[in-house]
Amino acid sequence: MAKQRTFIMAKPDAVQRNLIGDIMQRFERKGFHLIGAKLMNVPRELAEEHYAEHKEKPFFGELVDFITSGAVFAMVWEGENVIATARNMMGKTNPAEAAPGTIRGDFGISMGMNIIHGSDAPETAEREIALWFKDTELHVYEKTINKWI
Ligand code: YYY
Ligand code: MG
Repeated sequence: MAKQRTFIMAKPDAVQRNLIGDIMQRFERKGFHLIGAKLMNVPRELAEEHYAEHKEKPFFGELVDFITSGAVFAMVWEGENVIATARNMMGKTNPAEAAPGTIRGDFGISMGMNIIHGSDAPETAEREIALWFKDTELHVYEKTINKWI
């Protein structure tokens, strides 16, 4: 299976609740490779563009309000099958239905505040990475240990 990249975002509730480290640790321990990360406030236009597929949904306004309500931690992770695996690690969209052991299952409270975003397909991942990160913010580097194991 080919290496993929995915866009992951710790939403404002995760940042407020000091969960950035826990989330990153899960991806690190799983074996994924971090190539981009930044703490940022989200301009309204960026939030609207990111969630453009939900523009007509009744929850769109609240969703954009929430994403722009505080700092988020945006990341790009790389690895084998990382897009689908990250979605499994996140758990179902509604934290009430997300399995224990998943990020949303362990920490999420409500549909609106569900801790984390992750790209849902290769095309989405490509679009979202380009939307959130400049090429110069993505760091391609080799881990020495890759040659040892
Ligand atoms: O990709 P994912 O985040 O798991 O779910 P989406 O269906 O793409 O919805 C994006 C985002 O919108 C979700 O994380 C919470 C919010 N949302 C909502 O507030 N109410 C809904 N009925 C559906 C989604
Ligand atoms: Mg989605």
